[in-house]
Amino acid sequence: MLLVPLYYLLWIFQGSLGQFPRACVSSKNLLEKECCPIWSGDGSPCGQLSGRGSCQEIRLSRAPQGPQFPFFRVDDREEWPTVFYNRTCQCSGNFMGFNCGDCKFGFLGSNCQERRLLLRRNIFDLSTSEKDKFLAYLNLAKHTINLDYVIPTSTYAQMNNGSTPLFKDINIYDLFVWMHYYVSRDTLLGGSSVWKDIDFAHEAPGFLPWHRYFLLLWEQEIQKLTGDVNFTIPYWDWRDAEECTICTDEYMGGRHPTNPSRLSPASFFSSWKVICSRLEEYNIQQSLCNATEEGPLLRNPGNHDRGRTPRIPTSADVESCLSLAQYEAGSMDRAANFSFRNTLEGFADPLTGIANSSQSSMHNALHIYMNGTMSQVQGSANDPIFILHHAFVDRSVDNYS
Ligand code: KOJ
Ligand code: ZN
Repeated sequence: MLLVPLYYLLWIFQGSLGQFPRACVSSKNLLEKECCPIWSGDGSPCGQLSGRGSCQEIRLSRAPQGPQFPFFRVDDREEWPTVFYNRTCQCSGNFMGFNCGDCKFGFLGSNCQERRLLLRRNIFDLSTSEKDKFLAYLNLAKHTINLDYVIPTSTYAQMNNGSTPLFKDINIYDLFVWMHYYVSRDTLLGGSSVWKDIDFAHEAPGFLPWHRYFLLLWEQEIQKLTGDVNFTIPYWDWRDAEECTICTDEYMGGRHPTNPSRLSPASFFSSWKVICSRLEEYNIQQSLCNATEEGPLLRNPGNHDRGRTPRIPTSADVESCLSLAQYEAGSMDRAANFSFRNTLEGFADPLTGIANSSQSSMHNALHIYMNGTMSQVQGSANDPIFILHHAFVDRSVDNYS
């Protein structure tokens, strides 16, 4: 049962995902602050001629002010996306997307009228060919430039308020890595100052809905890339696991024979390069991650800080967490007691619901356990285990009532 006040949910969904349609990054778009691209199906902005949507002024409710962010108009993510655009496509019916060219999740067909029920499956229940197809999709996404979206390589101010656009191509997989970085990155305050105590997708009510939307968009991109309209992300059920059971060469990559924090050369993931891992560098340079390749994926499962995370969560931990009656507690941060969200995210003891800053449990435990790329919030989505892990976290929300 979702007990989060609507007010906060509205605020959360203003929180940035960070995609920029390629069709909207000219200086004309930025100076006019309009992003209403043409839908190729009828040649009109937002598919207006076909009744798919229309170009509308964005209306936001005011973000709550408070000590959690003592600034105003210093961060491009505030009142997203109005620093960049104040007119965008508003889609009607079951249409969605930057030009209303897509169907809402769960709908299909030229008029998006067909309902479609898709099921996410346990990765160990996939046949070998289904599992290999999933791995091939991941690798294809990592090696295919995204034609619809680009990333900004600097802030709006660094683009001279839109007159000098600075955007760059990115591959389909890395766009999502970049979005996860962008939503959780520090605020650049100028000089060498940053505000670190900010995150639009973690440690607050936004955590579960933000990651749910992220996974749905990820699935939609893979469906579009491959034409496989039935594609869903498999999940890794890590309950009671005594080790990383997907860290094998058949699945997400085994351990390198001589370097424990690298992946085995037998897995193609060993040649994947990460982006957005050098936060301190960006902060010193007051720059954004510009998706330059920064080195190999790092993972050293089980050799993590066992004082912080003694074990992978058990079935009892999950059961107990799901029985917490309160979805979100008043203080809405990592110190909140008896909050389902805070406990599932991993800031409270799953057996008691009491916040414990010295331990990382539940969702956080898995990030810490992987002891590498997965363990730093801003870069964690570089490791494809991120997707399988979050699909399982998302599943536990379905089991909460
Ligand atoms: C990475 C994340 C996350 C939490 C941690 C560790 O993405 O959400 O690492 O607490
Ligand atoms: Zn996250």
